[in-house]
Amino acid sequence: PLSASPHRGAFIVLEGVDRCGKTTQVGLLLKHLVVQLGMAAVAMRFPDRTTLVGNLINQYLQSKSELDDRAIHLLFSANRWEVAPTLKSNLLEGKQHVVCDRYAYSGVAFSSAKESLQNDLEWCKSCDVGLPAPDAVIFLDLTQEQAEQRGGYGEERYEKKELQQRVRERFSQLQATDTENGQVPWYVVNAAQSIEEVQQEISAIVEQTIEKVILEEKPLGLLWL
Ligand code: Z5A
Repeated sequence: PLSASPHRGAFIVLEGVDRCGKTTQVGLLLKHLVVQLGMAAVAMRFPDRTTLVGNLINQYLQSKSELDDRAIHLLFSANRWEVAPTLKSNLLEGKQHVVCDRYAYSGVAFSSAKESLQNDLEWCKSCDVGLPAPDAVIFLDLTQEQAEQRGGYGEERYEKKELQQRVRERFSQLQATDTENGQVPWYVVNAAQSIEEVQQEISAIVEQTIEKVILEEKPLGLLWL
């Protein structure tokens, strides 16, 4: 089945708190799919700082600009909508698997962790409703203490202990509702293991997901619809 020609690519999202190793694992996974398995696959990431909107987000994250909490939330969402045609075209026309570093789950988890938006989880989600839905969300789980052991937080705006703790709780909430709705499967991987162990777990999940997409000719879903 893995060698069968796919009708579309599988959409895999890696999520997690700061320092959990997403970027490291996206690189390794891409190499595994392309080099070892000979598949067509590409990596994408959000925020995509290379676009017009991404540039505004970058300035905000580096504290070079100030924005209302709702305004920056809308920009993160707009960043996904502006890249969505490329994402869809990679999956549908290119038949390439897409491995994505952060997605709408980060959007909701980070914004709704802020005091001003803590009671507005549904509003936060509403901006991303209808985007392409992932075939799997792989959550790299790392406790606050383990994350701190990977070196102090950096200079960017959200790299603060209290916020990161609330973000972690929000991710759990999002996992619970997705699981309840049965739309997008979540897989929690212990990110405190060695890089190789984490990679092996992720590869197994991804290969199983790709097989399902191919065998069931699963159509691409719409997020939170
Ligand atoms: N944000 C938002 O608010 N709204 C949105 O809609 C979106 C994002 C999409 C920037 O994101 C910020 O934007 C982010 C969320 C918010 N704020 N925070 N925090 P970003 O993705 O551009 O940047 P980032 O989250 O800070 O990602 P990162 O720095 O790339 O971290 P990472 O990908 O999780 O980790 P890493 O770079 O792969 O690894 C971190 C270190 O740990 C590194 O030294 C590795 O060598 C080491 N590492 C990795 N794996 C291991 C293992 N297994 N053991 C030991 N050490 C390891």
